[in-house]
Amino acid sequence: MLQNGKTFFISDTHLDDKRPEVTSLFLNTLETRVQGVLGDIFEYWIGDDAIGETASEVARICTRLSDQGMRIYFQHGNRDFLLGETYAKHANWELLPDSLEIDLYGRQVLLMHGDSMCTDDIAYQAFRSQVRNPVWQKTFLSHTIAERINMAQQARSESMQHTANADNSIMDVNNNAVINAFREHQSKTLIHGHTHRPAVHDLAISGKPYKRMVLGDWHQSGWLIEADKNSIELIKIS
Ligand SMILES: [Mn+2]
Repeated sequence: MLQNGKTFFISDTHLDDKRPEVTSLFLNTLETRVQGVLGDIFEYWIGDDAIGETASEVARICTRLSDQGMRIYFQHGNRDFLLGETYAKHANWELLPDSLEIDLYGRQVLLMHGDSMCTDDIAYQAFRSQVRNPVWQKTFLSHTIAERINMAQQARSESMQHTANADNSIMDVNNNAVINAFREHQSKTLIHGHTHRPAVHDLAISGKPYKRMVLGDWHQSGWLIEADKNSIELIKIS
């Protein structure tokens, strides 16, 4: 993906017109760093034809950064999975597939949002298969913006209820799902977000060392992963 300098990854900023301070921190971070943005950058997304002030401002600034030579790569999260080519073009973002292996300064690294590995949350996985279906998406997007806002609000309140009632442990990634992700790819390092449990986990699979690096969600402070040819590190910023 990138040969020179440094590469930074973030996720779970949950940008929303209601949290301008997080938008400022996000935009200040973009100004100074190259980014791979790994999902849930926006709190919700109901279609590229229905973007709010925050998403417009992000597109405006990303276009300027892109004119200055910065590349921004976006992977979908479980909140902004409907972000499409139209907005990506508008913001000069390159859309990435759900799982992607990249060459990061000579190391192979797997990038994922992380929600697909939360397989203990069966209700969420059922919801995920439904909303990731192109037919479902086409039907959803054919509704008026007002109808989509209502549907998204209803889904949001159901999701909050589910999260409040669910056992905390099912909201984390499942160990076997992590092992499978490594088995299906060549990478020995995985970077993901989603769980809001920032940490670096060293693990052994069949006696070989692997690393799972988890980005955190953004409030007054944010999290990023900084990589260069010498190291990959998880960093808290504010
Ligand atoms: Mn997420």
